[in-house]
Amino acid sequence: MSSAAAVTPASGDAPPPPRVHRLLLTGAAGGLGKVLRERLVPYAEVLRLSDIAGMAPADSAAEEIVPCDLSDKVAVDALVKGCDAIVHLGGVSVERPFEEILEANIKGVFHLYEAARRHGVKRVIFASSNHVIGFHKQTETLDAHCQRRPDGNYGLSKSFGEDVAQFYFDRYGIESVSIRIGSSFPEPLNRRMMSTWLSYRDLTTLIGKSLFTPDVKHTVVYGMSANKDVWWDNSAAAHLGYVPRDTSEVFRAKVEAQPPVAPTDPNAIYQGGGFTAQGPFGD
Ligand code: NAI
Ligand code: 15L
Repeated sequence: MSSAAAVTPASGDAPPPPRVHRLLLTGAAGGLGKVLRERLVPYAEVLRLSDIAGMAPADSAAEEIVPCDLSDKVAVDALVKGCDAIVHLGGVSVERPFEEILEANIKGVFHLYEAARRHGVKRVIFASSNHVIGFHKQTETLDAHCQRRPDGNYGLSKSFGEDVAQFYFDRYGIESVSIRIGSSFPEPLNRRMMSTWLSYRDLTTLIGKSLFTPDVKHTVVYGMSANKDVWWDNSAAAHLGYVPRDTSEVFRAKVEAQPPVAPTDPNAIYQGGGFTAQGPFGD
C-alpha cells in the first residue's frame, strides 16, 4: 500500500490483498463495527478494536480489544499509539442533543486526529454521513463539492469531522477518505433507502479502496451501492476505483409493499429524510 504502512505481500498464485500491520477500528461494538470486525480481517495483520460499549473478547492473536471513550483525550492518544491506519466509526450515529454529540463526535474526532498526528498515522477512513447534505432535496444530484447542508446536530458533527480531515491533510499531510455513508443495513428499510442503501459487501470494498489507493489526499465519497435512482455523483472520487456490486433493486417489491409516504413527509422531500425534522432538544 502506498500510504498506510503496507505489509509486503507473501508469494503465491493469487496476490493477497494489501494489508497494514495494525489497523484501528473504532465503534467496533456498533452495527457496522461488528460487521467490519469480520470483514476487515484480510486488510490487517492485527485489528485493534475499540468502543465505549462492551465488545466480544479477542478471538485470536490478530485482534486487540481496547475499550476507550473517544471524549477522553489521554485514552484516545494511547489507543492510537502503534496503529498504522484507522477506520473511525465510533460516535453517536443518530440525531441527539448537542451535548452528547459534542463529547462523542466533535471532541472524539478531534482527539483521534490529534493522536494520529502525534503517532504518525498516515491514513484515516472517516465514517461521515449523508446527513452532512441532508437538507438538499431528493430532486438534486450532488457531487463531493456541493454545498453542505447538515440536517441536525449529528450532521453538523459529521461536517466538522470532514473539516478536521481536510485540515489534518493540509497542515500535517495525514490522508483521509470521508465516506458519506447513505444507509448501510442488511437491506433498505424504506423507500428513501432505495436511493441511499449501501450493502455491507460494498462498504467493505469501499473501505479497502479507501485504505490502499495511493495519494487520496482528503477524498469525499458517497457510500452507496449501485442503486437505480441515486442522488449522488461519485466522479470526484473516481481515483478510488470503487465499483459497487450490489443494488437495492432486488428489494424493490418488498419496499414498495409498504404504505406510501405522503409527498409532504420529509422522507419524501429531503435527502436526509426524517432527520431534518428532529429536534430541537431541551426546550
Ligand atoms: P452504531 O451506533 O451502531 O455504532 C457506533 C458505535 O460508536 C457504538 O458501538 C457506540 O457505542 C460507539 N460510541 C458512541 N459514543 C462513543 C464514545 N464516546 N466513545 C467511543 N465509542 C463510542 O452506528 P453504526 O450504524 O454502526 O455506524 C457506524 C458509523 O458510521 C457511525 O459513525 C455512523 O455515524 C456512521 N454512519 C452509519 C450509517 C449507517 O447506515 N449505518 C450511515 C451514515 C453514517
Ligand atoms: C446515518 O447517518 C445513521 O447513522 C444511520 O443510522 C441511518 O439513519 C442513515 O444515516 C440514514 O440516513 O439512513
